[in-house]
Amino acid sequence: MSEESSGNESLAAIFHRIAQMLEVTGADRFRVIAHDRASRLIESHPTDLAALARKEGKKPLTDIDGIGPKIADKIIEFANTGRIAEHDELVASVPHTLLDLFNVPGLGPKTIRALWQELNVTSIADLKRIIDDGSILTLPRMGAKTVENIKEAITFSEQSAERIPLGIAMPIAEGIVRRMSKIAGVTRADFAGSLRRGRETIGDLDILVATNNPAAVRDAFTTMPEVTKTLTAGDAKCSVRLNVRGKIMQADLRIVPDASWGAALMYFTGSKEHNIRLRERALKKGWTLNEYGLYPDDDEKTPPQHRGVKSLAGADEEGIFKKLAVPAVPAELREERDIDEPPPEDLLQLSDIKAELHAHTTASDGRMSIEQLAEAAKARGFHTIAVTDHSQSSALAGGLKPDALRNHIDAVRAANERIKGITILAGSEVDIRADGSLDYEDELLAQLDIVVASPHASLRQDPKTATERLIRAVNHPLVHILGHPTGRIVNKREGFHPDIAEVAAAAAQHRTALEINANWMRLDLRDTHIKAAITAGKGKTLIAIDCDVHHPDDFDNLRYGVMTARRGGLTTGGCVNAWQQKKLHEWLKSKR
Ligand code: DGT
Ligand code: CA
Ligand code: CA
Ligand code: ZN
Repeated sequence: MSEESSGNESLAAIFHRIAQMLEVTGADRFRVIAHDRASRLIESHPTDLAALARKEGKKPLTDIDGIGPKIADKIIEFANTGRIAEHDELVASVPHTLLDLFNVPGLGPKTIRALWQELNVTSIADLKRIIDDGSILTLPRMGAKTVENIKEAITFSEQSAERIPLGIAMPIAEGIVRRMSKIAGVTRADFAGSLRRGRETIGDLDILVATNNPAAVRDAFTTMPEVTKTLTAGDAKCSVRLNVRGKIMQADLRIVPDASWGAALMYFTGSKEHNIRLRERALKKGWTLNEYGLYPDDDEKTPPQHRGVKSLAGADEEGIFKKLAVPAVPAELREERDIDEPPPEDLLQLSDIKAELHAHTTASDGRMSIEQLAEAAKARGFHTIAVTDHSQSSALAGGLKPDALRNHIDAVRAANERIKGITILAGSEVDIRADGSLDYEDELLAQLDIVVASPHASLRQDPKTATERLIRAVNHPLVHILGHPTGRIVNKREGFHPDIAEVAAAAAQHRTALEINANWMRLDLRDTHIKAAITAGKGKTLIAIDCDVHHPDDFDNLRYGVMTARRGGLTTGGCVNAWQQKKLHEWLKSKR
């Protein structure tokens, strides 16, 4: 997220709130959708739209696919006045704490509206109160089971509220790093902590800067526009609280001399457990390791870096690993793990990925045509793109009835003839029904080049039922990939807890791949599951990493999937998206 787009962020946030407020006031569905779509478009737009509107007026705005004249007028209004009157009017009529209810998983706008209108609920606190006194049950269609679910959802969202999803934290951290890099005297800047290790959620951001001018870095960091509070402001260490589009988070900054870069990066990358093991190793060798370097241990009270002691290593991480005689571990594997265990030599890398096998077009709920999708995949250097629109049961996501799918297959085949330089596969993301059966007849599935089978409903099944359901799907001879196997949404929906080892063993036996859905809201399978799946498959586990593309930008989520895969120890050979075209297509055909 660059500084240039910060205008877009506030504008996007305003449209998002307008959409939510329209929804709870019971406004026309299409108005809600238009504002919501505008919000997403603006947020992901590379140039500052308010600035563009000021310079060139309405035309370039309405030229953007998805922005109509009414929305464009509001952007112009914002560009000229910094406000949108409609937003201000809505704010005056909708209590702002009411919008917090949107963060409770499973609470839809209709229910929120009913809670507000019928029972005067305007906050989470109110909602808890009417659950406790039972008056929530007076709402139409509100039974004990639903109330129980809402209660659970409130607790879950409260507990997980503090940790920030990887995909939100990453662009924010990168924006800060970019700004720090530009300051005079700065030789290096990067992010560290759990973010560099690729954890699915981040407690706080850790930023590291090497410079000979700490004061300039300190001042720049503590005066960034998103800083709402400075907690510490020293020459070696600063801490601030940020508000980025309503997300509150802490960011820690460490400032070190260039010669300590590697030691500091290692220290602040962690994990704590990994650091402790390295420090113990240093002590065993008669050395001491801290964030400034590796030094001889001379039992002096004053730390070595303050006494001009020459370090044994410290400028880069490799040098420290080497001196300690432990294998250099990629950041993603620096968790509870034996430091003497060498990391896999062919640990998967982002550049290994050559295919996207789970993507949606305008035929269901995607934003791109088949052609646009194919061109976008080609631009990423992929040899294969699979068109996998939703199946009939996913009605809300525009799932295709059998006849529509037949036509779609023809359209994909025709596009594949027309477009050179990439293979376009005709596929489907087929719902796995609650009993593990699939949402199309086998006769139709057999006509597809690729089948991704995913659970979308009944995600509260108990572990045993869920395991049986998934195993039935991976055993199906026409299925290639099990999509987002647990259905969880980070911080929002728990999904179910199948026995991953059992599912993975069955999948390996049938040469069915398990998906790592790279969307940072899903990351499903998660890191621990991947590790378990690789172990259970005894060398035969196949993993697919896919972006579940709906929008061109979704391809950018790939790195989160790859980081998660690396945390699980996935190698290039075990990832079907990293295979050469021939090998991939042979595997797909082997199930036809
Ligand atoms: P988070 O922020 O909760 O997602 O997790 P981390 O790993 O980013 O933890 P954080 O921000 O508290 O600290 C960043 C790194 O700094 C951590 O991974 C290791 C290092 N560190 C922090 N506190 C300690 C400590 O008390 N001992 C050692 N050895 N390392 C520490
Ligand atoms: Ca952290
Ligand atoms: Ca920290
Ligand atoms: Zn899906």
